[in-house]
Amino acid sequence: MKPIHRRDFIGNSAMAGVATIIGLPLLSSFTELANTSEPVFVPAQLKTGFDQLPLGYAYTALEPNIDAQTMEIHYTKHASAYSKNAKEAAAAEGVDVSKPVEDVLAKISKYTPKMRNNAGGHFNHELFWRCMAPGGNTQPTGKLSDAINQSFGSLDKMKTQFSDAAKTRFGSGWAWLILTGDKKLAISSTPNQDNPLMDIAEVKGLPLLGLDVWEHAYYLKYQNRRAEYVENFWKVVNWNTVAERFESK
Ligand code: MN3
Repeated sequence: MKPIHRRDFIGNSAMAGVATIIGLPLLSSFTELANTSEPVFVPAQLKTGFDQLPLGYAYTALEPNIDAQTMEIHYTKHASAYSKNAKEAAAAEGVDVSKPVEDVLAKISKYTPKMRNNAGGHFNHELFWRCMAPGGNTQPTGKLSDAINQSFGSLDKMKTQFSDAAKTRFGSGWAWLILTGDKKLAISSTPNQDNPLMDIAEVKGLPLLGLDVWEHAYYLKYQNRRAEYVENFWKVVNWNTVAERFESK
């Protein structure tokens, strides 16, 4: 199967209306690429640039669940370095940085480890910042809520599965709620700065919610208590971001 480009998707988009397993018109092209070595299709409006975007809230905004010092170091040092190094790798490897980083992630096996670590790290953090909001925002609603109930039985069961993935990821990595190619929600986790958009990912899909479980994300406040960090993450989840990504097409 050849990689699907945007114009192919437009041509196929009429088919998307028949894909209603979870009650939504979903992405037939994306679906067809499930669990293959082919790139995972990402809707156009979800594309991520190579530059770091503004955080969108103050470093103090997620206190007390995520402390200001951690937020500042995480955003200005760690995440900023992934963006800078991804752009360096792009220059060295002939990648056009005016194109989305998702294009590179989908074919990451063709690039260097520097690109894998930094383009992955950049994408992961850009999503992570937008997965959180001051005070969180309530609960998933509407179609997202229906899909969570359908896929996991309940929101609590989804949270438990996600939290377990985050707590048991050995060493550094991420936990994910993803939309898989078979139009279902699923939980996965990846090591290092890998993510489910990568052609090398064990479980592929569109990341809807991501949690950074590198020690740099929690050590100043929580030290070795990753489980407590994971539990408190739920208090700041921005369900609007999750819903927006879920409902995009
Ligand atoms: Mn991080």
